[in-house]
Amino acid sequence: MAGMASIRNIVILTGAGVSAESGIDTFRDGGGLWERHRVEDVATPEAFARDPELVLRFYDMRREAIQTRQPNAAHAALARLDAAWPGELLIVTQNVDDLHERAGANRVLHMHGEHLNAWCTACDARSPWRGPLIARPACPECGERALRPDIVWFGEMPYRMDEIFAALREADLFVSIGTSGAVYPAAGFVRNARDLGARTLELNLEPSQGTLWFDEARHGPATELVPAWVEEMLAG
Ligand code: BV8
Repeated sequence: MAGMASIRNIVILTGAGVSAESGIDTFRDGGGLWERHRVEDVATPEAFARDPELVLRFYDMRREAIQTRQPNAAHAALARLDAAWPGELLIVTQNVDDLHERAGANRVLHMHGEHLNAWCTACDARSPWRGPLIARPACPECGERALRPDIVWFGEMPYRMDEIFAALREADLFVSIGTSGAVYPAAGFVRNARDLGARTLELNLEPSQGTLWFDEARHGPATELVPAWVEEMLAG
């Protein structure tokens, strides 16, 4: 990608595709999560109010599954970039697994929450949580049996949007990795970045819904594309 030498501040958006090769189901690929569960049945506040046990089991299963998976070469490459990059760098992830952190990345922002936290609807505290929630355990802070997954459901406001837009305003380069571009506001970040003067790059198995908004798009598995791109950036 020409002009990489003038890049100082980078925003990276990742989605389920960056964890696919670690064996974590994506949402919209064949056999993905939404083929087996209707979104409105398991990933909305209304679903949780209507059938809390169904929703809690859905997230208990996924919270347990991610703890049996390992980061892949794409997570490792992004962690290398995070450690070595002298300018600003922010990994905004839509993923709710902890594979970026376990690969060693530090500058990570989970805009859609995290499997390994529980959120108390009584006292609003968020507590690290690795076990199931189906038995409605007590909140570690207030003791109320009012914990829910710390996940941003459809219709809920994603986390830390002000920080994300502050980073996009400073970005010279916006890179989208492993996301279908199906869900907003994340899917619109490429257009925000362009309007704010950043160069834009898509690294994805196949063209995303927003692929035409990117200056450049490379298609293939993340474990091949991401290490190659990181080496390019660190060599630059
Ligand atoms: C909000 C947590 C407002 C849940 C998630 C009509 C038009 C536009 C918008 C809307 C609309 N109606 C409703 C909306 C808003 C809605 C939305 O965008 N809906 C879409 C479906 C139309 N958005 C929201 O509700 C958001 N909130 O808008 O709030 C508001 C305003 C004011 C006040 C209050 C509220 C909240 C959205 C967050 C929902 N939660 N996740 C959970 O995890 O269970 S979304 C979920 O899907 C993921 O988190 C992710 O963010 C999103 C997209 O998934 P991807 O990560 O992209 O995964 P996907 O499977 O789709 O794609 C995988 C990609 O990887 C593919 O492209 C594939 O090719 C690629 N890939 C696969 N393997 C590999 C690979 N790439 C590389 N290598 C590989 N090996």
